[in-house]
Amino acid sequence: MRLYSTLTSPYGRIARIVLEEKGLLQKVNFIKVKTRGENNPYYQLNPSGRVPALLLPDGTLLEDSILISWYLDHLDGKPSFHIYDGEKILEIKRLEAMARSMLDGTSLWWREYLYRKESERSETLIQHERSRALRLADKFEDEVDKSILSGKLNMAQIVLACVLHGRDNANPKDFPWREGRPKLKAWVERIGKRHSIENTKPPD
Ligand SMILES: N[C@@H](CCC(=O)N[C@@H](CS)C(=O)NCC(=O)O)C(=O)O
Repeated sequence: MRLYSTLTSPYGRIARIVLEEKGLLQKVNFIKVKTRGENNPYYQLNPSGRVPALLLPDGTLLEDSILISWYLDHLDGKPSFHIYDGEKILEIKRLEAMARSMLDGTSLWWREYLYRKESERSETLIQHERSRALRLADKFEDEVDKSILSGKLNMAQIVLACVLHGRDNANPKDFPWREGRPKLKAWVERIGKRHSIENTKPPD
């Protein structure tokens, strides 16, 4: 099997964390690709051009970090991060959705800086996503103590880590998510000590 991603994609990082946590690093080859651009050879494999993508031995290509994480977690028949335990499942999915909402927003915001000239940047979009991200950071400050975020690793924790851990150089400018949020700051520092999180930190 092959996992395609960049080293900077937070979505790719979600899949890479699951890969390591499930002990699959020897079974799945990580292929670093370049995204975007005209005539990019990656489009022949994945017409959407997005990462992550997982190529299965029978040639099936899976796109999207939700699907890939689900697949990798279920390969051994013993899912660790997708818990099917009554009330917990809704809580994990609720918090994962909230973290994904923050990830989607900060990614849009970040791309304004990465791919647009200053004159092309939308101040409206930047301010909208900045406010959303800070509101969600407040909400997570209230929630990080709860068992789903402080207990055994799950998809909600993995996605939240990919929004906030090790992205200071990559994160949009003027995103002071640590300020006034000591519990969230401590949570990110704590989860950052896991090998899979530290090991997948985006390069500077
Ligand atoms: N919903 C997708 C989002 C993936 C995504 O947006 N990936 C970005 C990199 S962070 C990408 O591939 N961008 C390349 C492009 O837009 O062509 C997921 O969860 O995997």
